[in-house]
Amino acid sequence: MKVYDAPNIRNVALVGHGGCGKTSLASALLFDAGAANRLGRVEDGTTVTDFDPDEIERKISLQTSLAFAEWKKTKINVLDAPGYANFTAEARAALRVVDSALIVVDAVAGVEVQTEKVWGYAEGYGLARLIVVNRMDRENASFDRALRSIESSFGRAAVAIAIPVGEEKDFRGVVDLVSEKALIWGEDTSGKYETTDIPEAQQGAASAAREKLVEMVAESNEALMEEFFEKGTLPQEDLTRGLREAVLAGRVFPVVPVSAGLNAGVHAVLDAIVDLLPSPADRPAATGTRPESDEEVSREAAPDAPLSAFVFKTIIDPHAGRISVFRVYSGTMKSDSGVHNTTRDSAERVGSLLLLQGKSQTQVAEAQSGDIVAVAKLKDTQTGDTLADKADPIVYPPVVLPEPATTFAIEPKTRGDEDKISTAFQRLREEDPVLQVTRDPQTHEVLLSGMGQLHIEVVVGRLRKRYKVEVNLKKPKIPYRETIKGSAEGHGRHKKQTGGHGQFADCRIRMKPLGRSEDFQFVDKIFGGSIPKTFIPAVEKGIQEARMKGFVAGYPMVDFEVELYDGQFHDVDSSEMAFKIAGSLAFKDAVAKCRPTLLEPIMSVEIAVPDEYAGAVMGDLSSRRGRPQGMEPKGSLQVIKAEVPLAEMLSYDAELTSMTGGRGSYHMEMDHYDEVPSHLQDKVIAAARAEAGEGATEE
Ligand SMILES: Nc1nc2c(ncn2[C@@H]2O[C@H](COP(=O)(O)OP(=O)(O)OP(=O)(O)O)[C@@H](O)[C@H]2O)c(=O)[nH]1
Ligand SMILES: [Mg+2]
Repeated sequence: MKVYDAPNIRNVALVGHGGCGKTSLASALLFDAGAANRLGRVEDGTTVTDFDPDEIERKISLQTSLAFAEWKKTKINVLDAPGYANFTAEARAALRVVDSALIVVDAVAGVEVQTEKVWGYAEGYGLARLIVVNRMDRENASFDRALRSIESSFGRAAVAIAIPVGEEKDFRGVVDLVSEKALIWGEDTSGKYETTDIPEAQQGAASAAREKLVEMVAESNEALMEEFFEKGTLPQEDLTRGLREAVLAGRVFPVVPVSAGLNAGVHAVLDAIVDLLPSPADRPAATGTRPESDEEVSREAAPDAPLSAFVFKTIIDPHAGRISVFRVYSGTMKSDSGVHNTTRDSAERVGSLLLLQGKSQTQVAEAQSGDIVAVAKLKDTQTGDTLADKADPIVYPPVVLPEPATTFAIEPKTRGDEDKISTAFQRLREEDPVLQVTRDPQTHEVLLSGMGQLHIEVVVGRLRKRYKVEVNLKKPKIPYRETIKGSAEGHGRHKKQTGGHGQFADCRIRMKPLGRSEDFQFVDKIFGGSIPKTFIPAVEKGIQEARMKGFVAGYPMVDFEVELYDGQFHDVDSSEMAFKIAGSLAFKDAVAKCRPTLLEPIMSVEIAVPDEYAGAVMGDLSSRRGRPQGMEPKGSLQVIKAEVPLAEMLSYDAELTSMTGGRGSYHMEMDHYDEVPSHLQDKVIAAARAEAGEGATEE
């Protein structure tokens, strides 16, 4: 395979709202550029970039996949990212390593929730942005309306460089506003087109749109502005040059109409990628730090600079094992060479460098700065690591991962599969680091956290298909606790006379509440040996065991003190066991008189929503027993803070999405325990008893 240098590379991520046609567009780009020998279709499961069996089955993208094509002697690396909110982390990681974003917008819906999200990420990374209005052939498609929605979200710097010829089922092609020519595609999807003069019907619209484009470009550059005032327009070559500079500077975001489905308008996108978007050499130097230090270092995209590369993705391939996908930021990475993982300070051996074309791989001798390639079987390297020259090291900052929003409890359908599950998760997490797997120390449940129900379902599917383990998903149990509200004394006496020597122990305790999260204290106040020293630990042990089993509903009892102040023993019949039993009896006796009650976990919740939803979200929180802790604006959003019982937040992810049309996001963490309101306690107790009953019949 050919090796490309930085000026002849374009790294673009296809991002946008779910289902706007990114994968279909990738398919058309690859086909028209000759990198694929057919126009793959999502419906048929034949696209290059949706190759995973789950993607084919669900007809949506679940992860970012890579492909490349050559156009005008330039290598275009295409990163096709998923659009669904559950997989935003994939889109974000892709945007981190490219030089420009190809923002795909649906011609019927215009700008949608995820369009705004990915725009924000692209802006954050300082990327050039090309906006593609796709699905122009759909019923109710309107380029003008889509463009207005783009302008209203992203400002007037978003400006058309082409307008459609025909719309909906009559969409045939585009007028290129720079060359003032029309490109007309045939009815088939071969991608063949004719170049013609601007059709009559489009002349008015084309000249108005061109004027707007010329003005925007002139505004971005003083010399062009002067020329524009002098001549009233810009000559074509100045417009082309000025447009490219403006796009690179982020002052203009060109917009083009296409239909990926009809394969019409796609050549214009390929041209725009090569002619208008930055190469790695056009981008500012990449910055990182020296290992284990704050000292900043930067790297130019030059082939002879010290090597540096950033791993942004890991694939676990059933045959090749672990494949690390990375962008070379500086220097040249060669096949069969040694590199240093500067994040983990470990030496790695690089075998054959691979170019990824969807699921297929081709070897390449070397990759120059700016290129995106992969390598199999690195031993320690994970997503987020830097590979670099050991003699002149750099560490790039890791990708930012979102906090998981949804948690389910999982249990294997077959007992004994626990070990299999834990190895499977280790692998799955390499590919999908957003996933979190924890074990609740109190309920002992294995908790699986992800970005939403769809994400979790996909993971469960992978567990089944790849690792052959079936699991059930359940709402996680709430780790309730118990405590006491009053003080009392308790007496425990264990006495049994059975044949030979009997059992005898007697103890008296005082019990009183402690502050929240002080757990448990045992105080020995025995004077004069009413219980011998050797048996006192047994009393404590009996109480410990009893408190872990609870009194009200079987949850551990916390935040109280027990003082052991008196007792009796028998020279022959007393034993540790007898005192343990007496301790637990004394505990039960005392608790019953101490007004025992239930505690529940209270979460500290932060919810970010657009202004117009703040009222509804606040109202909803109060119906969830939430206590508002304040609200503050952050950009165009309101961040609402509240304390809410965990029991009321179990399916908040889905409910917030439906309340805000997907525009809200939230984060929560455990804050403290608080008493369950008395009118709700009976329900919790009944549920706990029912479950304990079930457990008993099972065994
Ligand atoms: N009519 C029409 N349908 C299209 C066009 N492009 C894509 N589609 C259809 O739109 C649906 C979604 O297309 P995808 O390419 O999977 O969209 P996507 O943006 O990759 O979706 P995600 O990756 O899941 O976010 C599929 O049914 C496509 O066939 C188009 O230009 N015209
Ligand atoms: Mg897709």
